[in-house]
Amino acid sequence: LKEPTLTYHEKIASAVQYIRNSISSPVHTGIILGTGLGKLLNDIEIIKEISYSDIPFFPISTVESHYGKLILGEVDGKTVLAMQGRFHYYEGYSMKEVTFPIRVMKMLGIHHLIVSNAAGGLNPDFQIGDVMIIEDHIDLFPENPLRGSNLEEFGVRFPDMSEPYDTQLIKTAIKAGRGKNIPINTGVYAGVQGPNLETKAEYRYLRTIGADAVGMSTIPEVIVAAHCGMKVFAVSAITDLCSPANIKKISIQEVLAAAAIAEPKMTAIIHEVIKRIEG
Ligand code: 6GU
Repeated sequence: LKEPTLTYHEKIASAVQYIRNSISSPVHTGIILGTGLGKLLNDIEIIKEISYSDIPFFPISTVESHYGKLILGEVDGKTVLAMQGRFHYYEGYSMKEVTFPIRVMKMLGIHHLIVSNAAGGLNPDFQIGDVMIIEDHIDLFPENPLRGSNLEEFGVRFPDMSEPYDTQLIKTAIKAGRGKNIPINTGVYAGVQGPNLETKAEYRYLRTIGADAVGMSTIPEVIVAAHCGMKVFAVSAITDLCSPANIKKISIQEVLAAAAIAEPKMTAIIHEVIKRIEG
């Protein structure tokens, strides 16, 4: 017997149905717990955990299993749905897989998305362990997640991209940083496919075209979130310095140490942003 093949939209709907059946409270905020935000979990009162592998059509994490789950919980009086473990394009996932969870969130009624990542600092004023609020981005990925027939249920064919990062949430975060004496940078994030880091010439190029930081994630998810009208707040942990004057070889140990420096700053800022989100 031949299985009927489901459309992408039907697969999303099927995942949504499964998640709806296992959660009761309405959720308004989604969080992608990237580098620098792992410890936010300590502050979330967990209501329910759902393994990616239990959700129909949800992509499966290639990394350790505890990094492949959705966490429904309460933080700062808000119900949030956090992704522990995200899908990177460089791991081999298609753009449709990388952004599948964002559409699932949208169909669950989530209208705010918080994202974190690790990024290399191109702005010469940045220090290792700094936090950069993403004000804008430059998409250098080789494929767009919206390529192919447009999913009209989610948004228009040619979505506006003049303000993918919510200015109100950015203002809230900057103010929170000032109030808490946390130094906050703002800047432009350039997204590349990776997995290799950049050559010196590429760092010069990225700086020249206007990037303050470079990383291998976030932009696909943000484009899909913007397409369906979600409000996005995104932050980078600056894990290494790659301004043309500053460049040296990077070890994963140094990257993790830098992320640990950024983590408490990032967590404090995110708490203020969550408090600010209505609903
Ligand atoms: Cl793409 N480049 C550098 N230099 N550092 C990074 C990165 C990229 N992604 C995370 N950290």
